Amino acid sequence: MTISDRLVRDTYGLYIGGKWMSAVDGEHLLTINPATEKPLAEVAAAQATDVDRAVEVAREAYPAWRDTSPDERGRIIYRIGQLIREYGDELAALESLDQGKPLSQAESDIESAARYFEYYAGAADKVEGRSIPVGSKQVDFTVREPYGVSVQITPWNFPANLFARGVAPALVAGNTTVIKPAEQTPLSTLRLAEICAEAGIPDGVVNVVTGFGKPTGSALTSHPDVDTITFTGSVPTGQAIMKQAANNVTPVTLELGGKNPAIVFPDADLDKTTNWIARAIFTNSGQVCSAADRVVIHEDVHDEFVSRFVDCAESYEIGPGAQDLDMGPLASADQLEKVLRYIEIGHKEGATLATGGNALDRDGFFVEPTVFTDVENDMRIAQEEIFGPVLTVIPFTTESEALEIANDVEYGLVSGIFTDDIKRAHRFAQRLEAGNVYINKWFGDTNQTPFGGYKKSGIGREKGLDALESYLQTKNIAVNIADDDE
Ligand code: TXE
Repeated sequence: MTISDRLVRDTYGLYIGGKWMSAVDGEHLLTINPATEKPLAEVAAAQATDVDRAVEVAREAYPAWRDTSPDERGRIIYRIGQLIREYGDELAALESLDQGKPLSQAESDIESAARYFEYYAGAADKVEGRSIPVGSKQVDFTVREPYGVSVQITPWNFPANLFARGVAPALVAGNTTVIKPAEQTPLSTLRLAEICAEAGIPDGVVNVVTGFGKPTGSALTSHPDVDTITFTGSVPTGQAIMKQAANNVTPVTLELGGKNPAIVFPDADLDKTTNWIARAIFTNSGQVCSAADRVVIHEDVHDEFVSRFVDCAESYEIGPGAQDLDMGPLASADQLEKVLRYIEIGHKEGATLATGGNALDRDGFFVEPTVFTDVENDMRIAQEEIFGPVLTVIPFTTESEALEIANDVEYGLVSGIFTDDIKRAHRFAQRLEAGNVYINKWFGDTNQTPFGGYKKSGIGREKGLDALESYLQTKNIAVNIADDDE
């Protein structure tokens, strides 16, 4: 029996109210193994009527979940984390098959998914309000209350991990949820919904509607009975969701990707820097919103860095996720086409291809680790999110020039600086226009630190206690205590 026989069912329904059900009109989609281009499973494709049903069920389940004592909610949520660990091998293999990433990267995503539930479980009974002094005739205090029904629209690069990143704080705050995973990678989300039920989440508190952006996603984000929306994905879809949400004045939390600069000074340790940046651009085949897409490098170390980096890129072994090599395929045919299109644009813009640039001549959506040098910051390959294993290298001479190049982009998710000069590192940390700054490292690797974007990279923060802000609203209560009642 192969891994896929054991893990993947032939068909999956929608998961609503603790039950599996088909889409009302029987519509379905196929999820594809990106390493073989063969279908893995048939998955229900929800229409607006199915979305209505899921939101209604989440609404009905809300009062009881909201009123479950915080310590009980915390215990159930902690148990989800424990079960994710228990089923870790299965979840990682499923993710690797459906999304394409090497098994060890999927394992690390799942470990982090478990951590989200464990971390937020501890916050369940620590959601506190304030007491505000307003004089002797009134007692004034605030309480923090859930919104109600939280919608989570997730992308295809980290399906299980992003499920946990949004669902754990939403639940801990007392909201119920409807999740729409990306159409390319729905399988781990469906399995996680079952695991939530096994941990003791009541029916209707976690619901999954699978389907395409339209009609499934848009039916959710324009739904009048949805109270808050969390979305991770592209800028155009984020903008469309904001417009839909505006009709109902539904709050949105958006995480919309980046074009993240890694600034390298001559005093940085070049070996370590090369390794950090390789990890930062080639992990998950570059399909990471916080990937280091742009290396902004001092001219004195430019040639040495490029030579080392090209050697490193050429040493990468590529293959199906199950073989657990350095890099897997891209997640979909669309993404492969997009990456190859940008490589073509790089050629046309006059950048120099230092290595890579080709799809692999085999089944699956594989592309070589690719490096462009002689890149000008106003080229499209330096400004637009490619979302693949494509590094652009931009030289600089002075510190102010480096800062200008780093910030001269519409995005502002992540920036990094590699230097041994602590004063310079902090000068940059203050001036970089990004929600996250890494100094001599890359990737957050933690669940407890806030993450989110400046500029077009988004609104609000995920992770850490900051994320609870997206799932709680403040009520102020004023009590008249004057004995003369004036
Ligand atoms: O994204 P979409 P796509 C970037 C990356 C990638 C590009 C396109 O550059 O190449 O986006 O990817 C759902 N209403 N990122 O087209 O459209 C959709 O079904 C409601 C960066 O896949 O943003 C899926 O579940 N929902 C990123 C989710 O939105 C809608 C991660 C993401 O799809 C919808 C992914 C609509 N109108 C892509 N249309 C990151 N920030 O990490 C689509 N969806």
